[in-house]
Amino acid sequence: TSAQPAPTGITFPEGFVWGAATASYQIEGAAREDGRGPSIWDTFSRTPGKVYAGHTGDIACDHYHRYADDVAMMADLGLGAYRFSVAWPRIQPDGTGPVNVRGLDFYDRLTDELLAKGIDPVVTLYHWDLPQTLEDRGGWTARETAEAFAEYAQIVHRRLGDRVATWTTLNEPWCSAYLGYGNGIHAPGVQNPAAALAAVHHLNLAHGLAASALRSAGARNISITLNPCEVSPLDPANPADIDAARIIDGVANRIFFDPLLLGRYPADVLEHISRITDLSFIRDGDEALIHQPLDVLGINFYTPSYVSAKAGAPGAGDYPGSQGIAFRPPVGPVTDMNWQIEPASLNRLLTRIHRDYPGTALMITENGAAYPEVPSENGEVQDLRRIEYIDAHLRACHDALADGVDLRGYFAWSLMDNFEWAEGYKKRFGIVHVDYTTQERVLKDSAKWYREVIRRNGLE
Ligand code: GBH
Repeated sequence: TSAQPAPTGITFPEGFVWGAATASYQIEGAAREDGRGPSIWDTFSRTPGKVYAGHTGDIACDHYHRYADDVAMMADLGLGAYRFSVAWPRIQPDGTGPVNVRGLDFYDRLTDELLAKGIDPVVTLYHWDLPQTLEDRGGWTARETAEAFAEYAQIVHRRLGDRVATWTTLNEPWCSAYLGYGNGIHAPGVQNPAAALAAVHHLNLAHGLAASALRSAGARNISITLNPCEVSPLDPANPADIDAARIIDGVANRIFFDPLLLGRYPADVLEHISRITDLSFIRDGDEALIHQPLDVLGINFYTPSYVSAKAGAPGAGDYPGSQGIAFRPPVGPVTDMNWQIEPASLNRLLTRIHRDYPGTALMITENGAAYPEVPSENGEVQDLRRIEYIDAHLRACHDALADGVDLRGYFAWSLMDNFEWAEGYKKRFGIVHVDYTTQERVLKDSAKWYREVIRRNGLE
């Protein structure tokens, strides 16, 4: 048996941002407090059968009340930045109209607490908790939602813009569109491929309108976070598999990247989706509105995909028009989400974005792994597999830097265990363990390890 060579130490560039991420509905709780309106996730999670074991975000990690302790914990970890999202229904309970000042007050307190501890606040304006009133008027299938979003973005910026530098418009519009309106496994639970494609366009437009308004208002660092599908043909020598990969890359990736970064939808994607929808939701001038200068592009990454052409394959419900395409089940080690672990896939993704969209600064805004709860022994939560996952993906990031990718930072998903959407509290992504009975937080071994990574600016 041959011994594995020990991985060598690596150092990241000076100024590399080390952070952790969360999202409002996943951690805040306080769902009915201080004037917050209902969101589509309140409605969805309270509908029997939609979320594992009927879990809701009503209490979640109670972060709304414990934010000061949570920020102290972030400081203890040495985080340079904290990525959180603002709950739109706390700011405008009906999505448009009157502003709820108590909602703004919360994010104001949180921002000040972070700054007092030397942690850079990185704001995401939309991480899926759409005000229910807007959904009742069509949600992301309606153009008006994009316009409402731009107004909401300005309201938040007016209050926090003097202290927050980085403004991310949307988190993963792919999920909002395809999981929300395509296969319905996320709120609002609609199953309609044509609606999902209209949602894609209105989310792109929402980004463009908000980015433009934020820029005019003086925002310095404007961003959006995407979750690209790192897709490869199962047989790279088979033209039909290569074509299947192109189709998935089109509806999953280029339908977002191209209008955002190049100012136009790809012709092959428009051609492909015109079999599902008449595209009448795209108006003259929209692509120019979407194409706003981006200061940094956020990338969330977890797992690769492999596809092949297969007659009669139903496709994947979350990829409109993917009939006749088979997704290979995971091979080799997987996380508790059954997501294949393949760190080299992250390097492939980053170098591809660098090649196809040159000049784009990138930030890993989420990466991490779910693993089942490990019993805590004398106060320790041993999660070696999570350490190995993050370590290997950080090495892939470092490889991408060596390949010339302009990668500015890394945010672990997630700071703490939280409401994992349709999976409820069953799946634990945190580097900090949360006891949902006592709300006690315990640093897992991965959190202690990450603290050392940050301190060293690299890996041993
Ligand atoms: C992110 O979504 C979210 O931003 C975050 O809120 C969430 O908690 C976190 O990830 C963990 O889920 O089904 O095998 O084809 C990530 C959503 C994950 C959706 C990977 C597509 C494809 C894997 N994406 N998934 S598979």
